[in-house]
Amino acid sequence: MEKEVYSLCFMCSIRCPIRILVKEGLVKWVEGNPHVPGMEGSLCPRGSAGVALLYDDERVKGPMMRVGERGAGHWKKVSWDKALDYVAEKLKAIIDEYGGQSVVLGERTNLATHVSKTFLKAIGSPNHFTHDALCKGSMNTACRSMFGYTDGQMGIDYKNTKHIVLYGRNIFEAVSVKEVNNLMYALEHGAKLTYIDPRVTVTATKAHRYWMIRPGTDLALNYALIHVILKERLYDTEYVDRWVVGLQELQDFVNPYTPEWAEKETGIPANEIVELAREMSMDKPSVIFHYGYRCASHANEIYVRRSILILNSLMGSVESKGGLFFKKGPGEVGRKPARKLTEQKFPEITVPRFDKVGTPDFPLPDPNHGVGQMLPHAILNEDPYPIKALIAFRFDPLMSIPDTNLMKKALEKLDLVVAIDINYSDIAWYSDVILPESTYFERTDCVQQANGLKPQMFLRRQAVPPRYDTREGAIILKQIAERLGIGEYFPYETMEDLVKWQLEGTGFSIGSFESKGFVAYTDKQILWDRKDGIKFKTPSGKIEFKSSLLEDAGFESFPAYEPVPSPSEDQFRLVVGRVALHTHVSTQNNPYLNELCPENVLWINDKRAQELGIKDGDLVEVSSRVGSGKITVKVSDLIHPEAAFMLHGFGHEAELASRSYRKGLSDAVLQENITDKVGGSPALHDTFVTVKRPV
Ligand SMILES: Nc1nc2c(c(=O)[nH]1)N[C@H]1C(S)=C(S)[C@@H](COP(=O)(O)OP(=O)(O)OC[C@H]3O[C@@H](n4cnc5c(=O)[nH]c(N)nc54)[C@H](O)[C@@H]3O)O[C@H]1N2
Ligand SMILES: Nc1nc2c(c(=O)[nH]1)N[C@H]1C(S)=C(S)[C@@H](COP(=O)(O)OP(=O)(O)OC[C@H]3O[C@@H](n4cnc5c(=O)[nH]c(N)nc54)[C@H](O)[C@@H]3O)O[C@H]1N2
Ligand code: SF4
Ligand SMILES: [Mo]
Repeated sequence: MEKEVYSLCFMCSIRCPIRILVKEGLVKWVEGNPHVPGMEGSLCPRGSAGVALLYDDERVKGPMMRVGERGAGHWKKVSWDKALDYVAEKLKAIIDEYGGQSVVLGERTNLATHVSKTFLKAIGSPNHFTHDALCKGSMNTACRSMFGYTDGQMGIDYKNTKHIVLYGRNIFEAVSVKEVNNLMYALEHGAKLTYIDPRVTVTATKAHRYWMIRPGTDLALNYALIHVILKERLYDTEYVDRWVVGLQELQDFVNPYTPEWAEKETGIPANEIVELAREMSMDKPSVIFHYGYRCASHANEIYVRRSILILNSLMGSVESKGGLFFKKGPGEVGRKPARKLTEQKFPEITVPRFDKVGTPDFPLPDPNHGVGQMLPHAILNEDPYPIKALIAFRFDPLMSIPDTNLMKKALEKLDLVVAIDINYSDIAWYSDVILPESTYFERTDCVQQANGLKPQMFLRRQAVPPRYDTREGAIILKQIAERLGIGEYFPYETMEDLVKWQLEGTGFSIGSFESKGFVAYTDKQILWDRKDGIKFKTPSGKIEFKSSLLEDAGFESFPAYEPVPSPSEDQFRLVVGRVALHTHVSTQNNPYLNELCPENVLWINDKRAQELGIKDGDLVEVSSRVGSGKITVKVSDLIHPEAAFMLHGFGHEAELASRSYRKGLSDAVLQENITDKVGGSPALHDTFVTVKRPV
């Protein structure tokens, strides 16, 4: 028996559309969905290695309960009933004593996020958070401050661009298949690529212009670009006159920030900055200053991201072909999106969130996502109240929240830690109960509402039955909810029931996904009229350089530039990133990917290494104020002297994930837990480290 199943990859959360070939009950082949423009059969290496995840015998094979100390790694396999009863009883006791708010659920946003939000609403807890702040919270806030939309509601038209500027958006290694294919198409058709990074990445090698910027100084570069653009009137005057609020204030503000000033701060020659401003202006409005992907670098992150959005706005590239666009939903064509369980009525919740988002202490981050890195502070200080239980759903707070030692201390204070995971991740290892989810090959998932230039919906379909004793996340949460007496909020028995419920009123059925794996609400791309029809959602209905969101909350729209400190003689600024062969903290134990990239190394500049007496391949001790560890050094002239770079996601502590156990070093052990108090991101690149040969 042979069958083809259209589904969605989940080796990372991009969720590329895929086609799976199943023979005699086994997955034999996976490829990009050929019907989806931009995919056309292609997959990234992680997507191809998905099969090795499915057939990995080091996955969590059934519900596990801890015996012995937390983190000691002694487990017993139990039945689902036993594990779910235990979790529900514990939760019930905690809620009775401390209230629903003492339960926190953190997750990487996924298709079942509406289910976990429903779970928390039903127990009376405001404490759902996603990975979003840790990835790009300040970008989310920056975008709302300028356009009234979140960054998730914006897209980038790579395919039609004439010139794209990437600030450390290492797109050819931190991959999204469609984005890469569309950008390749544009480059093959004459588009220009400018790449800015303190490190020579694969993307740098493909660029027409590469600048090795001094780490942390992109804001200075942007202020100088804006300075030139305004001084030489290189902007789209018609667009700016129609759509922008605060041009004069911006002009006054950038006056002192000349290219010569920026050269001293960034190391980029002033004449080259002027040149880029002029080139971009020639190709406007089909240009992109990429607003980034991971936008969690510095304590002033929101202003860096705003400066990038200002550059796009000056070029008139917002809602333009080859520029940025707002994603259109089914409402644009008079249709309905997939339903979400969160549309139900819930008891009112009046307590603040654990992270204080939405209170005067922390007014601006998006309460739909919260600010995950506040979790250890909230637990340890019982501020604003005691937190007693954590459910980590497809998210690892030990490796994905900076300062692992702090997070470990916080976990010790909890009465219950539950991980819903597929692997022995570090958080699974430190939990009391592991509830194993079926992998993406083994489960049907909630509907993906994919808004864009054309609104569409995609579906992840079960291709093969679960190999082990695992269940779908949406079913696991429902089964805990039933035990807590809140089962009525989960009106389904199977995933098919839930999908059918979601599709009610959309005009589509499960069968509609059969032939291509997706459905489209319209064939035509929808771009609003740039002259008069752009529906900005700010109070002014325009692009707010001078932002009412910021100023009403007591923050400045244009705070003066603060020079970026250089590390002292024996220090480096720690910067981190991704590689094409791994996803964050998830894939290091994947048999194929582990073989190709088993551990991380620390890149440091050759001249600095010589001064410190360190040679390529040396094992060194790296220390920050909060942690330290050992790692092998890669000495290179391809990195700025102030930076030390390492891949994120290595240094796992779970012994049962034997291939990745203790391989390399985790960046989270070294990073301090610092937050952009305006935008909400952690400042992952504001930690200085010393690098020494161990004595
Ligand atoms: N120190 C540090 N922290 C960071 C970053 C960094 O560079 N450094 N980067 C930030 C960024 S950009 C992001 S997006 C976040 C990502 O943060 P995370 O979401 O924590 O990272 P992931 O590796 O995507 O996935 C976490 C967990 O999901 C599990 N998992 C994978 N597939 C499934 C599944 O199908 N079901 C279930 N239930 N679990 C699954 C994995 O085993 C893993 O334990 O981290 C942020 N935090
Ligand atoms: N293979 C793979 N692809 C992925 C992911 C994955 O885990 N693996 N994750 C996805 C997710 S959730 C995200 S958020 C994206 C992340 O996508 P990106 O943001 O493109 O990826 P990073 O690897 O975090 O890139 C960080 C780069 O910024 C550089 N950098 C450091 N400091 C500075 C600075 O001051 N200025 C400038 N201009 N650059 C600097 C670093 O040297 C590094 O090369 O990737 C997505 N795609
Ligand atoms: S980018 Fe790669 S790993 Fe991520 S969803 Fe697409 S194919 Fe899968
Ligand atoms: Mo991310």
